[in-house]
Amino acid sequence: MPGKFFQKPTEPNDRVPPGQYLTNGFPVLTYGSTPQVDMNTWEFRISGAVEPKILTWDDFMELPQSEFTADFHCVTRWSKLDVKWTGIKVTDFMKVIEVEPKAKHIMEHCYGGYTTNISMEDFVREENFFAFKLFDEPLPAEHGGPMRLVVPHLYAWKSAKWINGLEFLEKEDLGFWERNGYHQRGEPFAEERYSY
Ligand SMILES: Nc1nc2c(c(=O)[nH]1)N[C@H]1C(S)=C(S)[C@@H](COP(=O)(O)O)O[C@H]1N2
Ligand SMILES: [Mo]
Repeated sequence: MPGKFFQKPTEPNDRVPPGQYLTNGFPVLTYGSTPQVDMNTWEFRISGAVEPKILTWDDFMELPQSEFTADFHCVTRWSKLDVKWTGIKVTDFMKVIEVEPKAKHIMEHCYGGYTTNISMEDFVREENFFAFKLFDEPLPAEHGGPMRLVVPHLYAWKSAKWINGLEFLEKEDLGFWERNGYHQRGEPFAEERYSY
């Protein structure tokens, strides 16, 4: 009996990882308070197994800019599909730094002290980006403005808000949530939520 009661779901289920629920809003998930970050004094520090470098906001804005539409999955079980961002591809950013071949992992650093770890393999992917606009507006402070990382294929705790540095590492180290029981990788379709 085809008809309006038997339409295909508008959102295909293969985009919603197991154990997740869709939300139309965009919840704010922050441990602690929102740091106030000034673009004029903003600095982005590259350290560790890399040619050390400090980039300013203007240095970042000279990199090619792209638009992105990506799904966003928080380990607390909400997912938001088709979030629209403007930003700089990680692969474009990698062209202006000189990472040593021995670097296999990264610690993401942020204003406010939050950290999260990611492997080079998970970081250097075409779909990852640094975002400074959300739905065509400057990225609001509570969502990580002026600049955050977005890693769509991992749980959103890897998408560091107020990012201000990358530390390149030979061996994996654990970030804030990872030291507190979250999975070291956090792939949502494999439900890599916790490390125990
Ligand atoms: N600096 C920083 N980045 C962070 C967090 C945080 O507390 N501090 N929370 C993470 C978590 S758990 C999630 S789900 C997303 C939430 O992003 P949103 O607040 O824009 O929804 O940011 C991630 N990045
Ligand atoms: Mo989260």
